[in-house]
Amino acid sequence: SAQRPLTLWFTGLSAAGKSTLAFNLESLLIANRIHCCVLDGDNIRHGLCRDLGFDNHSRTENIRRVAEVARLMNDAGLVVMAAFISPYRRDRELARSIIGADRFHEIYVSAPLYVCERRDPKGLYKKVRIGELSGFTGVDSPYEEPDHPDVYLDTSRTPIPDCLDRLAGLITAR
Ligand code: GGZ
Repeated sequence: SAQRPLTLWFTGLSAAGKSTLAFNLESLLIANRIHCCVLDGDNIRHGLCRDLGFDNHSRTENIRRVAEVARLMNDAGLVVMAAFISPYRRDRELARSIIGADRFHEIYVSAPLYVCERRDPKGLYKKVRIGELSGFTGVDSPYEEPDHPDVYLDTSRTPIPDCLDRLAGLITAR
């Protein structure tokens, strides 16, 4: 039978590994002929949400729009991987209610801040440390950890293939 549409909502710090896991999972799903789509900051904040910054209200509106898109994509039968910091619990709960609790799965992609800083793929943590960027999640802007994520992954301790096994299990189990 056809894959039931789901949204895997990846939350966590910048450079924790959300997009990496989402795109690796996408490849795996495509190889299994499961129709899917990745939404992340790189493909959303340059288009649909290019009017938004990183103040509280902008982050909330960013998450709301993404959740509405995820809902439409689920309605069209796609599995959606949404990879956003989504630092506020209230915003993730809003996303859950927009998408539907039966479809929404919260994936907490965790890594200690010092590990994220060491990875620093875009040099943004460095910019924060030298005072060129402020209001950065985990440094001088809050990140509210999920209390009861459906999946908890620590990418500093768990290799990507093992993380992918967990996520694939979530999808094929349904
Ligand atoms: C956090 C920021 C900020 C600030 C720019 N705080 O590692 P990245 O670069 O690719 O991921 C981060 C991305 C976060 O966008 P999201 O849409 O996921 O954020 S939210 O869910 O909070 O709306 C980072 C970059 O944008 N970035 N400034 N101040 N991340």
